[in-house]
Amino acid sequence: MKLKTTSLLQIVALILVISPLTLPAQVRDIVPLQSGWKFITGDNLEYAAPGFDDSRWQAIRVDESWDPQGFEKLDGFAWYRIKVVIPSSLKAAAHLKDGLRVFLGKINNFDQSFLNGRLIGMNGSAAAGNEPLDDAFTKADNNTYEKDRIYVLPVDDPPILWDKENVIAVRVFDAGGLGGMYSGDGGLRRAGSGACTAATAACAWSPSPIISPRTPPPGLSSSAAGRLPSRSWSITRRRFTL
Ligand SMILES: [Ca+2]
Repeated sequence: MKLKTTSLLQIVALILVISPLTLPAQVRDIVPLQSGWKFITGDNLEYAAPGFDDSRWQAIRVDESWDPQGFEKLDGFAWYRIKVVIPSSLKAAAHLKDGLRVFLGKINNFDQSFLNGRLIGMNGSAAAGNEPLDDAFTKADNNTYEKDRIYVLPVDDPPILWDKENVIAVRVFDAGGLGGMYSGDGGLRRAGSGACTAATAACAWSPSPIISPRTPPPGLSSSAAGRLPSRSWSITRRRFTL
């Protein structure tokens, strides 16, 4: 009888060990980025630096544009920042050498996005690593506001601080009408398939300069903030009210 009880306990213990309920960190495969964002108007590349003090920035939602959140007439530059712990469970859940997917949803109109001070993508395309941090990204295609921003990083990418606080900063330029992050469905998760390492082209990504708090904004003209693209928006303006 004692032997049977012992066996039963062993079975129960085994079930507990293999149950996902006992391993919440290991089965967690997405970290939402749907709340906790902070916001400031204007433009300063130092905002990308992870050590920048954003304690005086205001909270903002990303499930609708900034216009109905007190910035109805704001066009031009603004920044979003969020601090997030990236659990190594995302890496553990990934296939060997799989990637980390940084999904920021849709952004009206244009973006340059940074992880811990490093440019990881802009306007929906992974950063090639040599993009100038000027305002050229503000002159992209009119339909850019409809594009999901998905930036895939290698899991061995140095800017990712596993199990520590990371800072995602998004430099946004609104060309008119509604502006800002607005789809509210962002999150971090492992990439679905395919090897993605810093040494492969699978990520379509290579390192770019890291911005430190003491680095002066490179290549940013003082007149960049608030300046509209040179093309006329009068005919297509309605498109940006979506
Ligand atoms: Ca717009």
